[in-house]
Formats: sequence, C-alpha cells, structure tokens
Amino acid sequence: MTVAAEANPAEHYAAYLGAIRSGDRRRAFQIIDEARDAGLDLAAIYLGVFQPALREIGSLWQNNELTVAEEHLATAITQAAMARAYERAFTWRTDGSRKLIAACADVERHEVGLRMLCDLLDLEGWHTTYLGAAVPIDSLVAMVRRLRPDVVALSAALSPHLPRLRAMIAAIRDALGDTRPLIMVGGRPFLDDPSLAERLGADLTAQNATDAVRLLGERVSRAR
Ligand code: B12
Repeated sequence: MTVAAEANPAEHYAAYLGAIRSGDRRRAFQIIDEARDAGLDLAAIYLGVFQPALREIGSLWQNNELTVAEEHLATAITQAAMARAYERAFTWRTDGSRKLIAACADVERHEVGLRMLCDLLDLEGWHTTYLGAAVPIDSLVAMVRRLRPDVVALSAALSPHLPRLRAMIAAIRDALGDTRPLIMVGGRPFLDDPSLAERLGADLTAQNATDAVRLLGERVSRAR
C-alpha cells in the first residue's frame, strides 16, 4: 500500500466531493480514474478521498445543506466508484490461508467503512467474506461455525447499536469458544474511545481500514 511520491489524495478530494455533492456520477468516476492514473493506490483513494468526502456529506446533511435524497445519491455514487477503483486494483493473487468474515451489527446500516477493510485485505491476499449491513446474529454465528475464519470483523457506526455488537460477540464466543476466531470491532464509537472494544468483549480494534490491515497482518500469520 504505497503511494507514489507525487500523488496527493487531497488534490482529488475536493474535486470528488464537488462531483458527489452535485450528483454527477460520470464526473466522480473520471476523478477517480485520474487519481489512479496519478499513482494513488486503492488505500489512498479509499482513505484520502472517499472517507473524508462521505464524512463531509454527513456534515452537510446535518446542517441541512443537503437533503436525504442528495446524501443517498452521494453514497450510492461512492459505492459504485469504490467498485470501479477496486476492479482496477484487483489481482487474482491470494494466499487463501487467512480468512475473515465481516458483518455490521444487526441494526446497523452504515456498511461502507467495513467494505473498505475487506477490499484492502483482499488485495493483501486474504480471503474475505463481506456480509454488509444489518446481519442477523443467528445467521452470522451459523456462518462463522461453517467457515471457521481466523477473524470476525464487526462494525457499528452509532452508539445505540453497541449493545447489539456486544450480543454478537457473546454469541460467537458461546458457539466457538474464547480463543478463536479473533474478534475485531470498529466504527465511529471506537474512534473516540478505543478501550470500548475490550469492554464489549472484542480482541482488538483499529481507527481505520489501513491500520486494521496492518494490525491483522501482524496478528494473523499465513499458513505455510
Ligand atoms: C452514508 C451515511 C448513511 C447511509 C449509510 C448507507 C450505507 N450503505 O452505508 C444511511 C442513509 C443508511 C444512513 C442512515 C443513518 N444515519 Co448516517 N451517515 C452516513 C455518512 C454520511 C457516511 C458514512 C460513511 O460511509 N462514512 C465513511 C466511512 C469510510 O467511514 P467510517 O464509517 O467511519 O469507517 C471507517 C472507520 O470507522 C473504520 N471502521 C468502520 N467499521 C469498522 C470495522 C472494523 C472491524 C474496523 C477495524 C474498523 C472499522 O474504518 C473505516 C474505514 O477507514 C455518515 C457521516 C460520517 N461522518 O461518516 C452519516 C452518519 C454516521 N449518520 C448519522 C445518522 C444520525 C444516521 C441515522 C440515525 C439518520 C436517521 N435519522 O435515520 C440513520 C441510522 C441508520 C442505521 N440504523 O444504521 C450520523 C451519526 C451521528 C452520531 N451522533 O452518531 C452521521 C455521523 C451523520 C452526521 N454528521 O450527523 N447514514
């Protein structure tokens, strides 16, 4: 995950924000294509362009400068732009040995951050199973039992959803025991208070997708 010396996400961020704010999908795609051509890798585009742009969209919505429809459009364009950027970065290379299942709390609809984590881990050779928003606890546990991942990554963006995350963690531990899988949590509530992860019964957390990729690389080794 290196960024070419001359490539600077900030130069592309303002243009991208303008494009999604005005709902211009083609322009958004063009800016991301240009960012790739300028040497930005996927991590730099995700964390240096998409993440701050979506956060700014949230502030604009909160200040009544954008309607809910306009926010939905900006998010939908970003999900499409992520798929496009990911496609360009994709390689078939995989070690196939490190497995992760990712799910949002069962009432949680914010899924973009967790998807970023999965996309970046895929590029590092992990086998990821991304389930997205609002995953029912019982069906998650059944899948974890079946696939036996090294890591389960859980996401919550809103504090009122934390009790559901705690219930998910407890259900996985009950079904599989204390030692495996490693349970990693993240999302907005953990940005202010990383110690929250341990209090909920998780093993680890990270502030963003690239920190999470690095931490998991250190904690989970490839099978030989
Ligand atoms: C898009 C969006 C939505 C979309 C989500 C669509 C989708 N498919 O994901 C929709 C319209 C559904 C939505 C709904 C709501 N939203 Co909203 N939403 C946003 C917005 C604008 C962007 C979210 C986003 O994608 N951010 C970009 C990602 C990349 O950042 P991230 O989520 O923080 O993820 C990074 C890290 O947190 C971390 N991370 C995340 N998950 C994980 C997991 C692990 C394991 C690890 C290690 C790390 C990790 O890594 C990620 C990548 O680096 C935010 C604004 C914001 N500041 O984020 C508001 C925001 C989160 N929403 C907000 C609110 C209030 C709501 C609603 C309650 C609104 C309502 N009244 O209905 C509902 C709640 C719905 C629900 N039940 O979940 C508020 C929350 C305020 C608060 N005090 O908590 C925000 C902050 C907007 C605001 N400024 O007021 N929302």
